[in-house]
Amino acid sequence: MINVKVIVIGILLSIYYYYVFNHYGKSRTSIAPNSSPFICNSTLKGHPKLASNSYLESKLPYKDTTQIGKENATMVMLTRNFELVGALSSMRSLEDRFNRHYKYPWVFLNEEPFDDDFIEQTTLMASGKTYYELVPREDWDPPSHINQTKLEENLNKSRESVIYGGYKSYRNMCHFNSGFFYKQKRLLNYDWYFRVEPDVEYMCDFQYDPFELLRTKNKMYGFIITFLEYENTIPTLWQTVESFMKEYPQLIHPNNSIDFLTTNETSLNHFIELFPSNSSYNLCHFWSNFEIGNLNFFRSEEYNTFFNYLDKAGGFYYERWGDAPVHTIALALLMDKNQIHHFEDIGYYHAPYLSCPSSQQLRAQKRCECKPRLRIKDFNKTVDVNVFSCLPRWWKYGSGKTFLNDIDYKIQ
Ligand SMILES: Nc1nc2c(ncn2[C@@H]2O[C@H](COP(=O)(O)OP(=O)(O)O)[C@@H](O)[C@H]2O)c(=O)[nH]1
Ligand SMILES: [Mg+2]
Repeated sequence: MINVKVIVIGILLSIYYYYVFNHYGKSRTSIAPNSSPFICNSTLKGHPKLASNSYLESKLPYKDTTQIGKENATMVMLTRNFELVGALSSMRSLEDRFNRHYKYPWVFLNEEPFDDDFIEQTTLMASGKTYYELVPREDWDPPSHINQTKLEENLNKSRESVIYGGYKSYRNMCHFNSGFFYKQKRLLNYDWYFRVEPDVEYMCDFQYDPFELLRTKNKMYGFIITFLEYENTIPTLWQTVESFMKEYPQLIHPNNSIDFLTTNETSLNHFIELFPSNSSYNLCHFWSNFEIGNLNFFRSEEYNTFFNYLDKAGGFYYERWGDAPVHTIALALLMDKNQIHHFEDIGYYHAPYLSCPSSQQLRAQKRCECKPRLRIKDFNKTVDVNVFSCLPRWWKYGSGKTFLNDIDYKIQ
């Protein structure tokens, strides 16, 4: 009788342990059949729900972040913790329109440590791997040759009259984006970057890998919007560029696009006088909040000679030089103009401008959503041929206008 009791208890215990082991024990001890560590995913049947008070080993559901895209490339976003909502919004748009099919990684840069909430939420939003990098103070703060009193004086003077003129942090940001982002340790691992900002939107499905397109077409840089800069942010930039050109004529590319920056005919701007400029720079620049580029260009001796020259002149701090005109001028001077690509088919919104492909058929095929953003007439349309757009000038003096079928476009 005792033996029967022992056997029954033994069987019951085995069933109990088998059940417990299979349903709860795995999260601590066992390995899932595909040999990935078991990680709770509260969206799956049989897993503890976040709404319950179940103990969770990990809050992050398991996902396969293995890169699919074949290029040595990464997304990069310089941002701050308080911009999380905008960062997630941009990520969601870019992931849905492009990256979830390729799973390129994301590198987040900040001169302050990212907090847990930022890390957790952006990791969940990304399809690929995510990296969070602290920008060293020496890459962020004004360099030692900058006179702090002169800087403070200019910040006070510019507070009202210059866009972002009163913010030292904005000057650090422009200085960093001009001469330091590509030197960050994590980015040294990559050839290509895709710059993303919080609160932007990509209007169409990409339907191809833009890194691959640039590489295979022998391009080094891609932009979408090109526009006029506010002159009072860069009073002495062009004269500094002119002295650079005199000192380093050997660095100027024989097939450069300097004419894109120095021509003024109003026929390209609806016959309206452009903003008066006190130099021969017409203020055209590529909007750098969207960039897909090759980091090796920025790491080149040519670019760094250019950047160091501008940095010594002090205008990043004694004026409010933006990284957009600095990148653009460098590209126009130092790069073969045929290596610069206008992405006419992606569609992009960064307040206040919207760019969308002009072809209706393309918009439909690429599922573009080009809804008006503001109630102001000119902001409702794509910016490309807006009065103050520089795109027609790029078509004339840059690499011309390319149509999608010229670049063997693959519609899926
Ligand atoms: N970490 C960090 N990022 C900044 C700072 N200021 C601006 N940014 C980032 O730099 C980019 C440009 O700034 P934004 O405010 O969008 O300027 P705008 O596009 O010129 O209006 C965005 O990605 C911002 O998140 C800063 O002080 N620290
Ligand atoms: Mg922005």
